[in-house]
Amino acid sequence: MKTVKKVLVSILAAVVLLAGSIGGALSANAEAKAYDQKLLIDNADKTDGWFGTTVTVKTENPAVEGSAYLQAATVDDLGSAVLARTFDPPLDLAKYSSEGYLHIWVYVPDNAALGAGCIELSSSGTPDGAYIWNLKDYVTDTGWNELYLPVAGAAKGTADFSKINYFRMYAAAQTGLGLDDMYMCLEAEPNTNPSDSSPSETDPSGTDAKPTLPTNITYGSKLNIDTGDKTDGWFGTEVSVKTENPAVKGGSYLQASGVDDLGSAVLARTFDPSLNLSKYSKEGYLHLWIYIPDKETLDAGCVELASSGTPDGAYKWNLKDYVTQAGWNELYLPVAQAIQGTADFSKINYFRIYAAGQEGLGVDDIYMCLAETGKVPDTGISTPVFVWLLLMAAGTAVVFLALSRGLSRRFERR
Ligand SMILES: [Ca+2]
Ligand SMILES: [Ca+2]
Repeated sequence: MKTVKKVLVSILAAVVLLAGSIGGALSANAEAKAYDQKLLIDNADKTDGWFGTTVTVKTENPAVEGSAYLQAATVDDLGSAVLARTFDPPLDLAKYSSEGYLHIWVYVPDNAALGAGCIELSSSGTPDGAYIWNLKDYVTDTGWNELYLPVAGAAKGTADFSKINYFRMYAAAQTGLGLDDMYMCLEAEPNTNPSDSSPSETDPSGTDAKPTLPTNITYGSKLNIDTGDKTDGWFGTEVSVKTENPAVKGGSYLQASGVDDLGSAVLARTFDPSLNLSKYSKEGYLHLWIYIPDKETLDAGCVELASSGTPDGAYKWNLKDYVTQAGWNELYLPVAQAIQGTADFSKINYFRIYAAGQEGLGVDDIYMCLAETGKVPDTGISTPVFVWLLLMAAGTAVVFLALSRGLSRRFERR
């Protein structure tokens, strides 16, 4: 009964959010939106500084800004269209680093086929440390999409917004991917007339209210990845086996006691032979225990799985979305909620966790699993995010998409 009510609430929320996004799509004129303090990044009228998969200036298909836009006319070895550029000198986007938006028009040749795809901004001259937005969370149509990507809603990297020097967009199976009119902006100040101020007080029944946790969930079909008891295959920042601080599984866990040049603790390993995780590629979860020395300073940090032997093409989960406390956190990371990379789950050979400012980062008991409902009560549920996923499973595909958007919007308001 309670579940039915939750699903109904979810569907209601979905309708509201869908209405909101349709409204957004209709008001496609950037000037009509309530954004200001623009800082132009690139008007996409020439290829200077650009590289990728056959990056071309296009004038045939009407550009949305000026006379032209940029198109990736081919795809790379992984099947992705890529539009990338560097900036020399770098751009100082510090003003936009917390409340700002990256505005961009994106031309998607086939939205139905849009799978892995991201937009990235970094200060390393490469994708390393990038802030990342998952295209699927924002693109709604085949053809032109006007996106306002909230910096607060990005998967946070270590990029320094005072010296951004790298941009990349890639998308699988999108030959002809296009972009135009890139700029940073802030949301306009609200109308200061008190008579029409919007009712912004927190509504306890609103979408910010956290759903209560169901307790009748178990997980099954486990496939062990690493018990965290020895360092074979591991590397990172001073990785060692720890037994002092009680391990969660088997008497020991792995700890990164140092940080790298970017200030991040890193625990990484490769797998040879690779792991076939195909069974978990859609409905599965990556389970792990993670030890967080200091929750307050946890900002940039991700868990990644890849098939390239490197972070390239990784599926990523933003640690901040799942970690709830200092000390040990048990995480069930839903594959469906990852920032989708190009990784092939039939041959996963790379795992990495990094977390800024977390000397003493620990990991234990890594495995894949599937959710099983209606079994013996089990309280091993770690985050409210997981509950959203359960609601999605109970609802329709529309609810699924709309709730994803709902989460993005919650991040926007931070
Ligand atoms: Ca243009
Ligand atoms: Ca262990």
